[in-house]
Amino acid sequence: MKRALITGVTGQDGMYLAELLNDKGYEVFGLVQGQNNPKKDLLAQTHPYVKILSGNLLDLVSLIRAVSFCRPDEVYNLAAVSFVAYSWENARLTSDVTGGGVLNMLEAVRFHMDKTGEPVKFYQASSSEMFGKVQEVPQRESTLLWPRSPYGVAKVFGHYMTINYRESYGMHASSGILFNHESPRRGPEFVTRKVSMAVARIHKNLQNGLSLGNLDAKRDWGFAGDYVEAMWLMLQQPEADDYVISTGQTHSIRDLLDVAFDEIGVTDWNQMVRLDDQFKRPAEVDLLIGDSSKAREVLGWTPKVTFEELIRMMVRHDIAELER
Ligand code: F7E
Repeated sequence: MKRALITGVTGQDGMYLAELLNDKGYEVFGLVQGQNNPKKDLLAQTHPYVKILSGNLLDLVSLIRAVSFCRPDEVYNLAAVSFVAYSWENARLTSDVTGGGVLNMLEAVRFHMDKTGEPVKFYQASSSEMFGKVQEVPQRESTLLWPRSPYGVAKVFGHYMTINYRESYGMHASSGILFNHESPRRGPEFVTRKVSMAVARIHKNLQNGLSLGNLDAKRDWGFAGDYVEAMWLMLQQPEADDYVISTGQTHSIRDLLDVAFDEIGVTDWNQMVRLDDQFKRPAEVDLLIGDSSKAREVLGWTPKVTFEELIRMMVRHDIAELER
């Protein structure tokens, strides 16, 4: 039985990945931070097979203890301060957790391997936010990184640190450059879920509109359930490497609104959407579109859920939640 340790196991990706690994027969360990964290109880209910370990990416000793306790074959480092807008207000915390935390996790794994001689494969959750002010369209593994937020800068640090540990110590450390990926489990602060929840409430006459920031930004949105499969595939390769994971399609926030409102039969949403500067960012990433041909060729990975299916799935889920 293979063993896997997931940091960030209570997040959207952590939950999908835990399910995938459990289905594949892994013993799944999840790192959860904080005292009396309510997400821990929730996870224990929905994913009872996950063995929860206490630890924090800022606390190297806690990571060393977690790794030496579960002796994982694979470590998936998904934990991060992940909301881009928040990262301007909490730039130091974001740098420490989202950037420095990767270094701590790599060190914990290296320490364990040195001590025991047991090989551990490492996955780092890198992000399309690293492309920021894009220097090439579409973005691929070789595209120059130009992050536009403290979050993006922190992710660049973690990305290069992962490559550095691979090159310096021969670690099987891979980095997945994942473009935006969403699901009904997405946090309500992210734009797709903010829209799907609002549209569901509008449909049920519980609210009459929503406020958003920049409607012209474009993102390459895929389904999180598809993307965790790519993470696993990366760690099954004989050689570690970096891969862009994306759909190759880009859509604006306006396109997102078109599909979400269409799901409840509304064709003109203009009266229901207010523009509010508080949701605009000090520096915006205008256009993301990924070229995932390397992942398709080497990993045999393809996304299954389309943008339209994804947004409709999220709206339908949020309507069903309200009805429940
Ligand atoms: O924003 C615009 C906003 O917060 C998407 C994270 O998972 O993906 C995510 O980062 C776009 C931006 O995601 C609102 O300005 C307009 O252009 O859903 P988001 P994100 O910033 O792209 C990457 C790959 C990650 O790695 C991150 O961890 O939507 N937008 N109006 C808005 N965004 C939000 N949140 N709220 C608005 O009202």
